[in-house]
Amino acid sequence: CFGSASQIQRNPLFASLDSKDVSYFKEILGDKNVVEDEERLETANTDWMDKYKGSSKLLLLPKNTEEVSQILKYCDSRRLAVVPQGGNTGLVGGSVPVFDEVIINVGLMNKVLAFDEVSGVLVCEAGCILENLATFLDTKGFIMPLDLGAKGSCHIGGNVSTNAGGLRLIRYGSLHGTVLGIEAVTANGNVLDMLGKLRKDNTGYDLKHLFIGSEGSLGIVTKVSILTQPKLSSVNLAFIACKDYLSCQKILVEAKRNLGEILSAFEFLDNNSMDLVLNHLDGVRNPVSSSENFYILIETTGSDETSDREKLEAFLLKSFEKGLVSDGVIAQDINQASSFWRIREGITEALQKSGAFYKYDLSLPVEEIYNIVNDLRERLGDLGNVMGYGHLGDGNLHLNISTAEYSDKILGLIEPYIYEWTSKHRGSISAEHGLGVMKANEIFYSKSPETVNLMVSIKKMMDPKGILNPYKVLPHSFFSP
Ligand code: FAD
Ligand code: 2HG
Ligand code: ZN
Repeated sequence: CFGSASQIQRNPLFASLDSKDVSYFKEILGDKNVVEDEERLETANTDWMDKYKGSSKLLLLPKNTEEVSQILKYCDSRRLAVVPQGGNTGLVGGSVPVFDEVIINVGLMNKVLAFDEVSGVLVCEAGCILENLATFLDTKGFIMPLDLGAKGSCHIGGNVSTNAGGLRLIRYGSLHGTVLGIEAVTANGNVLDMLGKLRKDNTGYDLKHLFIGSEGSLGIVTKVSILTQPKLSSVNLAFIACKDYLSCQKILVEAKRNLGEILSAFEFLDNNSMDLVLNHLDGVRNPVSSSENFYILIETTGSDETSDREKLEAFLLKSFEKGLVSDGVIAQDINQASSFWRIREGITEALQKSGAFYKYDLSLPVEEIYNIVNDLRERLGDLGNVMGYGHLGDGNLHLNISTAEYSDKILGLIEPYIYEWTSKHRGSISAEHGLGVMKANEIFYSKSPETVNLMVSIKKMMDPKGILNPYKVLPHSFFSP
C-alpha cells in the first residue's frame, strides 16, 4: 500500500477465508461467478493508479440483489470483511482490498430497468457502465447529468458511492440532487428499498443520502434511480488561453453572468498540465497557436443554435477586448470538440504514463485555488512538477505532483502541508474523489471531531462488525480492537 496506508494493521477480529466459505458462495452464485483465478484477482486487487494493492483470494460476482443480500448476510455472520467494487477507477484506493477482504463486484448487474420519457427518470442496476447509460439515453434524446473521464469503465453504483462530480456538475448539480432513489443492501443483508422516482418527498429522513458518497462503507448500492436531462440541440465548446490566474477567475465570474443559462462546463488547466498531455498522449496538439500559462474550456448547451453560438462568440470577443483572453478558438464540429476535451480529460492518463505522481483533489475558494499551486512549487523546487487543473467552475482543484520516483522525502514535503493549507482556508481535502484508504486518517482536516464522532456512530450502528470496506473513509483507530 501507498503512503500512510502502508502502516495499517489488519484487524485481527476479521475471519480468514476458508474452503467452506468458498463452497457456500459457489452454492449461491454458481461456480463461474466465484473467482479464484490468480490473474483476475491480480487485476481486482490493484487500483487504477497501480498504487494500492490488496491480497484478496476471492472475487464474487452477484447477478441480483438477492445474491448480494445472501453474500453480505453470510459475511456478516462469519465476520469476513468485504470490499464493494465497481469499475475500479477510484483515485483514493477505496475500491481495492487493503488485506484479504472479499471483493464484491456488481458488474453483472448491468440492466436498465425503466426509463420514463416524460420525467426523464432512469432506473438501472448499479453495475451499469456510465458510458453505456449515456449511449442508451442518447437513443431516447436524453443525457446523463454527470460525465467524467472514466465513463468507459466506471459504474453508476460507483459514481453514486463516491458522489462523483465531473464535468457537468456546474450545470446539473451533484448526485445528491439528481439521484432520486437507490436500493442498497446493508452489512447484515437487509435490502433497503429507497428506489423512489420522485423529485419531492419530504417524508422523514432522506436516508439515500447516507449512501451517496459513503464509498461502500455503509452498504452495497444495487439499484439507482436518477434524473436525466433532455439532450439539447446546440452544444458549443471554446478553448481559450489566458496569461494569469486572475484572468481565469474574472472569466468565470463573467461567464456565469453572461452565459448563465447555457453554461454547461467551465474547466481549467495550467501550462504544466498542457505540456504533460502533449508529451505523453498521442495525437494531441494545443488548439491555440501559442503556449500560454492557463487554458480554459467553456462549454455551452442550449436549444437555439444561432443565438447560443452568437452569445459565446460575443462573450469571447468581449473577454479578448478586456485583455482577459489572449487567444481562443470555438470547436467547428464534434470531432474538434472531442479533441479539446481529450486534452482536459486526458491529464489523468498522461500522469499515469509519466511515472510517479502524487494526487490531491481540493475544494477551495476560487480566489485561493492557484495560490496553493504556487506555494507548493516554491516548496518543492526541482523535486517535482506541480500541476493545477480541474473544475474551476465548482471551486475544485486537482493538484498533482509528478516526480521521478516515489520517496518518503517528497511525500514528507507534500503532506501534511497540503492538508494544513487547505484546512487553513476552510477548504475540503476531498472535493469529489472521496477519502478511501488514502485520506481516511486525514478527515479531521475537513470535518470537526463532533461530526466525525457521529459518522463513527452511524457506521457502528449500520455495520456493527465493521465488515464493509474496512480501513476506508473513517480513521481505522476507531475500529481496531
Ligand atoms: P470504484 O473505483 O470501483 O469504487 C469507488 C468506491 O465506491 C470504493 O470505495 C468502492 O468500495 C465503492 N463502490 C463501488 N461500487 C459500489 C457499489 N455498488 N456499492 C457500494 N459501494 C461501491 N471522479 C470524479 O468525481 N470526477 C471526475 O471527473 C473523475 N474523473 C476521472 C477520470 C479518470 C481518468 C479516472 C481514472 C477517474 C476519475 N474519477 C473522477 C474518479 C472515479 O472514476 C470516480 O470516483 C468513479 O465514480 C468511481 O466509480 P467506479 O465504478 O470505478 O468505482
Ligand atoms: C478529473 O477531473 C478527474 O479529470 C481526475 O477527477 C483528476 O487526475 C486527477 O487528479
Ligand atoms: Zn475531477
